[in-house]
Amino acid sequence: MRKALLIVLLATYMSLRLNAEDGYRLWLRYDRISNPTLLSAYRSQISSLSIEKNSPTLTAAHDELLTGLEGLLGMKINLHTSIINGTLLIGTPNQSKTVANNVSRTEIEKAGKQGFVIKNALINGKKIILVAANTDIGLLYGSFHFIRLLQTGKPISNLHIISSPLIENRILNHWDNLNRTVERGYAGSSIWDWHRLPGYIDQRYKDYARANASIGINGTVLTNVNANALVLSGMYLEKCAALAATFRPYGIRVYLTARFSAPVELGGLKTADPLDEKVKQWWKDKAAEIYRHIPDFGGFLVKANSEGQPGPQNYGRTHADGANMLADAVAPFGGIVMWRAFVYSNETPDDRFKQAYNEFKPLDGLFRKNVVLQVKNGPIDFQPREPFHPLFGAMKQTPLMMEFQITQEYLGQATHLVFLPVMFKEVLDADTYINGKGSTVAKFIDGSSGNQNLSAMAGVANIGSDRNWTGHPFGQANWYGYGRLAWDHRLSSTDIAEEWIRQTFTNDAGAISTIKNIMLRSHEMLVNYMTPLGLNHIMGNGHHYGPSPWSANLPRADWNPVYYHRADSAGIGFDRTSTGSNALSQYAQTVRTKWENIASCPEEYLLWFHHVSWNHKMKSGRTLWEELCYKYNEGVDSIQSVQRQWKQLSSRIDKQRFAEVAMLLGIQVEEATWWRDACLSYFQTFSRQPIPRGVGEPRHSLDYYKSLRFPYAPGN
Ligand code: GCW
Repeated sequence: MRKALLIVLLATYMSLRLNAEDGYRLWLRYDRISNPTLLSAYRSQISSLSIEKNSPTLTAAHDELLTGLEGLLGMKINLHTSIINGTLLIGTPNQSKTVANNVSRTEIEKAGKQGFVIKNALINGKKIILVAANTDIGLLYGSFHFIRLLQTGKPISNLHIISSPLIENRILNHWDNLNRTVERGYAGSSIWDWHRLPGYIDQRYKDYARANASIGINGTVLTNVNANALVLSGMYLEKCAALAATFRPYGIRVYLTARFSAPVELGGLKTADPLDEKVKQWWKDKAAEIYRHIPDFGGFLVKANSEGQPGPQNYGRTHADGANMLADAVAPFGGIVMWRAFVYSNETPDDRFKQAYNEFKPLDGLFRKNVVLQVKNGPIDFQPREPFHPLFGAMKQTPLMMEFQITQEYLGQATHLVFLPVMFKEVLDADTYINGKGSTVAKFIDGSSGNQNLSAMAGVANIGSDRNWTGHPFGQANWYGYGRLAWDHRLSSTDIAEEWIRQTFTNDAGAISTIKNIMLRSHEMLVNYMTPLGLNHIMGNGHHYGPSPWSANLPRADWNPVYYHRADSAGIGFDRTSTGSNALSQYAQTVRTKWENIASCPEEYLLWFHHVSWNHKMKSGRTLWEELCYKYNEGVDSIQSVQRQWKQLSSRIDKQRFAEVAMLLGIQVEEATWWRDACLSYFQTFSRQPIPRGVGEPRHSLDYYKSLRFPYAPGN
């Protein structure tokens, strides 16, 4: 009897253990490879590891390789310095003669400062694999890449990989506050436990660093751009230093947001005027103090004169004056200033779309060498789909960096499955035509179009204290995909999705194809049920949750949805042609001509640039009103089909994450329907036309949708 009970308990425990996959390990799961053929092939090719642990970074590589290989291969890995069959040798040409003799000069040069070479070699009849680089961090990146090859089931007998990042600074921006709330965060609270720092180093910090290093992220801005000066005080700098020390072996530099009024708030000065000598000195001293705590401090990220933040304009100075003052303070230590271009003012009687360009274009050439302008992907604000920002390509003498939002403020927060690399690629690959055909946005940020001494990309993090880090299990794919694209924006979203699925869920071919199909379609689906045909900024006020196209009561015109869609009895959309705000004049002629003409304007951008009659004939032959209805409906239908696809995966992935995603898809279907019904009911009051047959009828009255309130929606 007792024995039977024990067996039952044991069986239950085993099955719980097998099914308990809470997502904490992200894509760094090193469970034994389940395909026996692959496993034995790998086992015959890898038997020992040769790496010198003479730096913290190499120790990190050693530890990761050992855990990774022993986990994936399910066998003991020997540590040898001598070469035997199956040695995995990690080293720079300086550290290892074998590397020096077997990796050519051209190969190692191509790897650059941060990249790596992975190749097979035959040494005295012994087959080995080399991971080579010029630097320790290159070796760490190469080690992670090698582990990824095994996790994704790639052959390793004929390797010849040379990889180096196209963008030098690959950064996460945390909008984390010192009280541990996260602005636009949907995955719990901030992972920075300020209260217990610097004494207590949470294991999460190290796992965060590992995850980032595995995809090549090499910088982190710890604090919110809506900044608190306190983080620059001595007490907090000690805490930041402890984080920096934890991240350092993984090649991750710490940056901080600088509140422009800090000299007044912290320093007791009467002004924060960037041309005031005392203010300049205060920042110089502050920079020196920061570098005493954090010798490899990356620099400052600044949101100034935007949405109520203080800035140089409070003193009649320009953005260049402000940025340069901070740049001078960090320059002696090699720091940079990332100055955000996200500025717009209610007082300016011009289309918000145009304001960043109007503000910064005249300042081209006036910034210090260590300043980079951080520009959001689109001109408004991280909407589900935006045309590329007109500043890309427009600044000839100022480096520009890309700011993407990984956290899904406007894209379903943490309840919607949407794979953002598809959208990131859409922007990176967009052609600005500034220097003729092929002048893609990516070329202006990776430096390949010239005039760029500094290259960087930022992603607003979706990371929080939730056990699975990102709230939605698929949010992890956006963190992962952002990092991979920051490293190499030429990677396809298909390849990134597949890599991620294999590492995160399974190597089962059928499951991969289902999950990949869902991921690759997900962005278009979301655009359809939220903001089709170029609609934008029609979400709930403040918290930005759910639809609210009717909102018109916020104090600033440019915060209200009605400002953006401009629906009336004649039609809908924002006229940004020369008969309207003429925002299109900020683009190169080719782009402008194409988008200005309603016949050639891509329909996905239509309402961004045109006020279109409800009866306008669309490419499908339907009227605009009908098309809008169809698009919304298509969005809902497609997410319902995803729900069905997901169900097929029940036996192919672990129970826990399967169930979590299934529940979230339920919410997503509900919310997609809510978006469709609320938006169509509202826009119908202008079109005064029936909802076409085949399109779902709204389930509630417009008044009902208008009455909904969400005072405790997260992230606000
Ligand atoms: O998207 C908006 C957000 C704000 C954010 C701002 C910005 C940090 O709603 O929460 O503030 O953009 O990017 O500065």
